[in-house]
Amino acid sequence: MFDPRALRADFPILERRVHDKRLVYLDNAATSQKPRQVIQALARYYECSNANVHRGLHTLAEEATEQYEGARRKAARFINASGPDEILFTRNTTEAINLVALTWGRANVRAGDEILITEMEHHSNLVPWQLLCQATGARLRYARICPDGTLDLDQVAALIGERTRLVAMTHMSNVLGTINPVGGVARLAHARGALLLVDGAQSVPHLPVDVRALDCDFLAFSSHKMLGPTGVGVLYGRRELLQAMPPLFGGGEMISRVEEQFSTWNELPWKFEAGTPNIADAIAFGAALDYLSALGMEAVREHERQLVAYALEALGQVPAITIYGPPDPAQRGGVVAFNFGGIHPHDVATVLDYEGVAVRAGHHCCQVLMRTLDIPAAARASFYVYNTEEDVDALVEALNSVREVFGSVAGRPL
Ligand code: 7TS
Repeated sequence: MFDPRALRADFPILERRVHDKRLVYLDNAATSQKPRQVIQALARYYECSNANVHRGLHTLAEEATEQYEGARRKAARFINASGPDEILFTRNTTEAINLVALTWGRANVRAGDEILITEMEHHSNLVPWQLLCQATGARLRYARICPDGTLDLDQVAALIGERTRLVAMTHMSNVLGTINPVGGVARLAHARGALLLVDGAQSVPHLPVDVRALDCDFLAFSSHKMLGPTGVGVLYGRRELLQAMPPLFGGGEMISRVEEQFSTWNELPWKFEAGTPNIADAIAFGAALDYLSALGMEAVREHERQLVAYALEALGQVPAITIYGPPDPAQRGGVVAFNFGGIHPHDVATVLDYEGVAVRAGHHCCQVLMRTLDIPAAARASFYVYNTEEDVDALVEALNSVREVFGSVAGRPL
């Protein structure tokens, strides 16, 4: 097990002060901080090997290509894909999901077909399916969540029917923290001839994820939430599916042969990577994968399970707090969304920021979930490898300042 206090030395930003307080960074579900190893990989690439990939015959071009394709191999190993050709680099999770909706979706979904998602989806795993359904006449259906914030699996099973083409589901909710049993859902979907797309934006950075063990058909995730740079995401797809899918963008790199009136496509994965890719950030993402692999994803998960258990206990003692999501830390990741004493979460977050504590507040791109929970917004603390129990204590302490600033709500003392 790694020592989160020792790790902090790798993250230069954690040394800075905010409003003259120690920075307590608890907004990791939005984006994680970057270790020196990743920042240096980015600088090293630009200082030593910068060139375009796949096309030059000179030394720099070969180095850049080798490093870029090396990052793809690391990503394949990280999720146990059967090969690097199943890894497409995109800009982020959102683009990866849209790619499936626009290529596989347009080719395979017809009027009367059904796409099943859940009430806890981030807009990036919801709006692309709305657009696909609007374009094709298919129907978008929702699996409900139970009062404890878990999925009703019996209802999921009942909703997957003859017309279901795809189940698209988050592996871990960015609001409730709920970890969904996607392996079980894959079995239910496949038994009815449907595919499963997993939104791994919150799971791949925080838990061991093995696409072959889960037997999912697509998995999307983002580098920036797992210590890597912004601007790089991954779409994993099963080889046969990717081979059958038409490309999304046309241009350089993605073709095999171009005639005047038609073209043929490059092999996987390049068929889906038109134009010059985000070479530098992909290479630095490879450094982030090395960093996480060295920690071990089992250990990352265990650290966050312990931290979220501590946070649920400590925050649970705060008067007038409402915490969302499953009470059992084994069922949830390192995300704790809450409301406090009827104070608007934006006001809570603003006062916390004065105490150096960075949290996110708002609807967290989950407006459908907010409606189900019957709240307009929530504040959210989210943890990562460098967070400690002291950070949780700082959050609880800073909530006391919120109480002092607001004193009472609707005439009732807080
Ligand atoms: N899916 C989930 C479950 C997410 O939490 C997010 C981002 C995305 C998809 C989209 O990822 P992107 O990299 O394409 O933007 N979630 C959040 C969040 O909770 N706060 O800021 C971004």
